[in-house]
Amino acid sequence: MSKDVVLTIDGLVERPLALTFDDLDAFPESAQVADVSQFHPKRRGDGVTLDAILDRAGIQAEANYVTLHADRDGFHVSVPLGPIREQGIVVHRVGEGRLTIEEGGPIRFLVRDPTVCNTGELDECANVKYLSRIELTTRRGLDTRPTTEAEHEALHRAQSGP
Ligand SMILES: Nc1nc2c(c(=O)[nH]1)N[C@H]1C(S)=C(S)[C@@H](COP(=O)(O)O)O[C@H]1N2
Ligand SMILES: [Mo]
Repeated sequence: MSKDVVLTIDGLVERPLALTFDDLDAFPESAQVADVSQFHPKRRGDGVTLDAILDRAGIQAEANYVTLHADRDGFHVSVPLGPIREQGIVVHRVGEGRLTIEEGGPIRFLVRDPTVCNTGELDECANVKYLSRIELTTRRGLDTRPTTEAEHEALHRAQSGP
């Protein structure tokens, strides 16, 4: 179980990573973010900063965009590297356990201080659930965030169940 790869980092990096939960748990204290409820009161769990993960992978000079992939439901978000690097957190545990699927687990991406839904690059919609892959590219990659109010409403309804 602990040898299962749960998150891959690839694209324009020096060292593509295939991380297990053990790898994420083992990031140094300086890379860990304890208790995300301190900035998202309704969310829980501990994370590793995106910055620390990207440092380990080594960012190539031509990389400008980060694409967050959720293979589980085919949801993707692509955002400029600079801002997301400072704000991104990969939530990978809750105490000794993991986030539930309902919470977007087992691994969920969180933007530290997102704008409200549908209002920019680093909005709440970029809080990607079921995160499975982080890809670095020169140009903007796949982004399936809804663009209209109607599409948005529909996605939120589908996400919160019947
Ligand atoms: N994998 C995945 N992540 C996703 C979505 C989705 O449909 N699939 N919806 C996004 C949108 S549009 C929003 S606003 C937030 C909502 O997060 P919440 O349900 O925890 O409030 O999750 C984002 N992350
Ligand atoms: Mo959203």
